[in-house]
Amino acid sequence: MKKIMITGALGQIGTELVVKCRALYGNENVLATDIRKPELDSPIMEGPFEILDVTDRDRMFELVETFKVDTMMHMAALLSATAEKNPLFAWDLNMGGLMNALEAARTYNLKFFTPSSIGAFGPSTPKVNTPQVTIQRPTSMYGVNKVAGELLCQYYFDKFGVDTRSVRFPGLISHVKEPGGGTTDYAVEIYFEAVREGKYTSFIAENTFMDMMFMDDAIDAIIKLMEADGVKLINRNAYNLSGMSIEPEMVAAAIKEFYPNFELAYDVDPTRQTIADSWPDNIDVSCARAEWGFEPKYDLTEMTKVMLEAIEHKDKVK
Ligand code: VAH
Repeated sequence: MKKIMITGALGQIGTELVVKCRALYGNENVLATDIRKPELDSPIMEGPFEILDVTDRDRMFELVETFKVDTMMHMAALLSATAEKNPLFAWDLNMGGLMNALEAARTYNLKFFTPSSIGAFGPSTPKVNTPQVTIQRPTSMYGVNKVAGELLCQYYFDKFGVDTRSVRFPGLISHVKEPGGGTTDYAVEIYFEAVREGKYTSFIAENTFMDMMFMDDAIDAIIKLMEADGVKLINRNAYNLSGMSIEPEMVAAAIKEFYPNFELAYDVDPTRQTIADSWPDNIDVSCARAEWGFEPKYDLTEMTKVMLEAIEHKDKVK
């Protein structure tokens, strides 16, 4: 029986990953952890929850032993824009937390997942149809963290035989938990503002293409990768993943199919625009398809329909 521990359970991915894993493997078999306590009515409290600062190795190991964990999904991290504002703290949290999680996986023989990101690429990376194996010279602290993390996952697999698995997530779009501190957050905020205000001012410029994916596809991809036959997995550092390559005007056009009067304006944030410009326009996902059957279900139109309906419902029941 799987006994899963998820760090960063209150984050944008962690929030939905906990719910999905509990539905698949049983409430009591998924330990959610985060540095802060969830609201009492949070779905996270429907199963085991513990406070954990991932930079506290002793506490992490104590939870792994107490809960008899066999699978670690390490999601706790600072995202790109926040990391750029506080690079030293970002290094301590992102790398210190990852090292502790990898050491827990090595010490207790855990199956291991942690996400990388398209942020692991930089300005010298081919921007179109970015290959699985290519130049990785990111110019953000977040990107440096993600490249180092990928190399650590490969090292722990090669040197210690840890079953490490990872993906390079694109921007993730969800109506469940609004993200914080990401460069791609415009693609989430725009849907909430479309429903609530009928307009949105984007901090990312038009024609700035980035890979994105609907959160349901992202969660399904994690489960599919973790359930895959390890013998077939060649890229133990991280797999390119994407559901679509979009820019703000494309999202606005999709929203206008449902909200014809929606208005999009721009007030570009130089820090996040610089990060976005350093990332690929679109990446090649053929390795993920070939090695473990990655197959996203949502395109921009379908995702827009689901996002707008869910936010309308969310606001109605408030
Ligand atoms: C960020 N949402 O913007 C994250 C993600 C590819 C972007 O890593 O930092």
